[in-house]
Amino acid sequence: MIEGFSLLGSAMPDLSVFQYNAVANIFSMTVATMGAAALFLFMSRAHVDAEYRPALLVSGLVVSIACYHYFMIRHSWHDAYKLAETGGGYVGSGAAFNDFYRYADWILTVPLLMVELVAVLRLHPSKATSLLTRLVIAAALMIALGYPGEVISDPARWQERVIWGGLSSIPFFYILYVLWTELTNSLSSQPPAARKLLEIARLVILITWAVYPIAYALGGTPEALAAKAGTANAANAIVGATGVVGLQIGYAIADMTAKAGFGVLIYLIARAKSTKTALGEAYAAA
Ligand SMILES: *C/C=C(C)/C=C/C=C(C)/C=C/C1=C(C)CCCC1(C)C
Repeated sequence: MIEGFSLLGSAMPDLSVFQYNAVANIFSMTVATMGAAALFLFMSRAHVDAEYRPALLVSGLVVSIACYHYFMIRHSWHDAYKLAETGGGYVGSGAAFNDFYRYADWILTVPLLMVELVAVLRLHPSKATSLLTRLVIAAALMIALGYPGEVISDPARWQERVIWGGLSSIPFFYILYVLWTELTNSLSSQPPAARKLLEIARLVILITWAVYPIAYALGGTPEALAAKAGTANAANAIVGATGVVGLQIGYAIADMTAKAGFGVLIYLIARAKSTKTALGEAYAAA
């Protein structure tokens, strides 16, 4: 199991100019989105009541952490490729693409996403503590169990990747179940203006989180792994490169929605629940 287990990523498949740029551009866009969301969330704290400011602070931290990591991922992608001398595509430079940044990001940000959500719900303290403990532990387990599978690049070991993905899916479904039932239960105790937004937040989590295991599966087919390891034949390499590109783009879009988009929703919920600030009064009266 240890063999081929690398903290520094692995060899990269040959890419067309379009494929290389698609990934580079989406990474760059993700840095901008996360950075702008961080500014917005930090500066919007003044527009909500004091008890909702911690939720916005944590939301701002989540996108700040992601902004930094995507900046590093963007650099690592740049370093991992060079223009091919012939054929007009990109080939691996020999430097490893660092997959670890993303998992380092998730292990910090996914538990914090749970914190921002529970903070904005403002449940009874004992209830909030129990809910948060369960969600944070499950989130950390989900990411920790996915990582050993993510770094497998030997096509002969694709079954192992499926097993780690399956193990990681246990806490994944547990979180979705707990969130869905708890959010549904809390709806009746929330002000009407916040209810609709919480229903949207519930859907956003369900849909964006589902993208991650799908992207993981795309990048883990035997073809994708063979292309990563540089052992694929020409036809399979094309399928494999598509899988690797699909995985990177899928994760980046899901991260923007699940962090920046979700952060804006948390802000809207906080504002809808605020009664003391001027904006809150206007909102509550509407
Ligand atoms: C901001 C980052 C977020 C919301 C990351 C969420 C990540 C997941 C829901 C990952 C789930 C995975 C599985 C359910 C199985 C395969 C391995 C993972 C880690 C990709």
